[in-house]
Amino acid sequence: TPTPVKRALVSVSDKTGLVEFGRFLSQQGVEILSTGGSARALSEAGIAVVEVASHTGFPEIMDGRVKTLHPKIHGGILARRDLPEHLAAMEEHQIAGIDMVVSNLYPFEATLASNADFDTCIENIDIGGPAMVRASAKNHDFVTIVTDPADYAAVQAEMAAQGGAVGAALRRRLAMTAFAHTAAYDAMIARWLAGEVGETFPKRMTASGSLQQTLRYGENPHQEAAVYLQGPARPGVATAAQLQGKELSYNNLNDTNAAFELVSEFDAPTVAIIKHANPCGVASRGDLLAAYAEALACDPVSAFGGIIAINRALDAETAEEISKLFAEVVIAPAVDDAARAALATKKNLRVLVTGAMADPAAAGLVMTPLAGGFLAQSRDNGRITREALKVVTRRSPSDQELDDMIFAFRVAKHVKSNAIVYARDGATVGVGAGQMSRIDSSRIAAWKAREAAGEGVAPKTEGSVVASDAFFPFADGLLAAAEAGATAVIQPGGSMRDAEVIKAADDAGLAMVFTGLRHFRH
Ligand code: 93A
Repeated sequence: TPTPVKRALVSVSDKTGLVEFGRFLSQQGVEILSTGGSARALSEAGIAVVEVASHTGFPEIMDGRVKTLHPKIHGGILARRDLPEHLAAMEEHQIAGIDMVVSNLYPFEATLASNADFDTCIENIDIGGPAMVRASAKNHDFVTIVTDPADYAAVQAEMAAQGGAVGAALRRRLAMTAFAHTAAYDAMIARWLAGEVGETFPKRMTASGSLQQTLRYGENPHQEAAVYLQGPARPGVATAAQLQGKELSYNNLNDTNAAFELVSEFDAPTVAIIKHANPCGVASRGDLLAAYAEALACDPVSAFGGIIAINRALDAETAEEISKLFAEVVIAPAVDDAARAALATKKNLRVLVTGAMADPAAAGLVMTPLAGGFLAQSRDNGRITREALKVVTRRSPSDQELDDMIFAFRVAKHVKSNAIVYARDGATVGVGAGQMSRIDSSRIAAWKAREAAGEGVAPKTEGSVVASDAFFPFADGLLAAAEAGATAVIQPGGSMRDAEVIKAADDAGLAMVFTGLRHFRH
């Protein structure tokens, strides 16, 4: 049977639940050692504490940089209670055993988030805290380490049920939480310093996140999955609030992320409908209702069971229209009350609110697994502008063609390669995604547009523009687009056969621009 906790050291920056937990310990007859601010909070609540400084006989020095870093503290934590030599050392040096440490660290992440200067960030690197946390976690055979106020209740319940003792299983679990806490803490410091010294790819990649929720399963039912948050918080799927609907699945989250990042590219009211992380319709219009109608018209068959992202507060009229389609998820920066009411009838539909749009220009790292490692690259935050486009054909594009080309190319950035996107009047009219050959993507996009138009009706690719995420290696893909009725082409350029492709465009009377920027997405 585990021994009751006799002495606890309490030193916390996050003082959530501190007084209640301290009072409980005190009532259990536990002697509480504590540092400056924590000691003050406890004694103000009428809880008896012993200052660490009076326990060690050594004052807090150097503005608190050295307060718990003392052999009486670390000896009291690290001593093995089952080794005569350790017990003898305690005796000889008058070290009292510390059976529990309650500690969480200086708020380094919050300091970063407050845009503090370098020196303030440095001062908020906790040294004594992690030392105690790690020492206690190492010696969890004898010591209970509590780093998360969310764990106070479990510890309290066990102590109450076991005569003031904490069982071995909980002690080990808490030790795991403690090492995760200090590891994430140091990872955050390393990531910050990497940024300070301008190092994108440091010797060790120190990504870490905190568990937000476990999911029912992963991409397939036999896979496990979870969502992690990685600070500092940004608007997006990970931090969105769910207003209604069934639990989100792994695929929902993955697809919704693709949808939200896509609509974040556009300033005008824009709607994207996504299936399997690829758009089956995107449109920008003067208002959301019109944008939704055009996005849906691109490929209404695929839109069934899709994910709808919107870059404006969702209004009732648009919500009304959306509720007629079977969709898995709707995500928007805001949803007004009338729109909420309109969607409420669709019990299963998941509705997510992000508060703001994502920043397409934001920096960040993207990781892809490799067997035995991972690939890391900076986020594709490249964006074309009208000024950067280079006209390479005899004919220059019209203003309308230029607008549509920029729209189509920005959509193509969010389509799996090889990506071909036909667009007209600010709406996609055909999307070819994820094919191994560019000509196939070109043909599929045109064929889908014909299907959507229906028999005997001119497909919307008539008079459209076409965007390609990477250069056309041969003229054939471009000729397929001309055949489908496209009048203008936007592509990165840079093929060995650019001259041949430009000549084919000129012969077909097409206008073509090079972006000099590629948007592969695999
Ligand atoms: O400045 S420290 O790195 N040096 C220490 O010796 C030390 N001991 C505890 N920071 C130290 N702490 C940290 O102080 C704890 O981890 C905790 O976050 C904080 C609690 O301080 P207070 O009780 O004065 O609010």
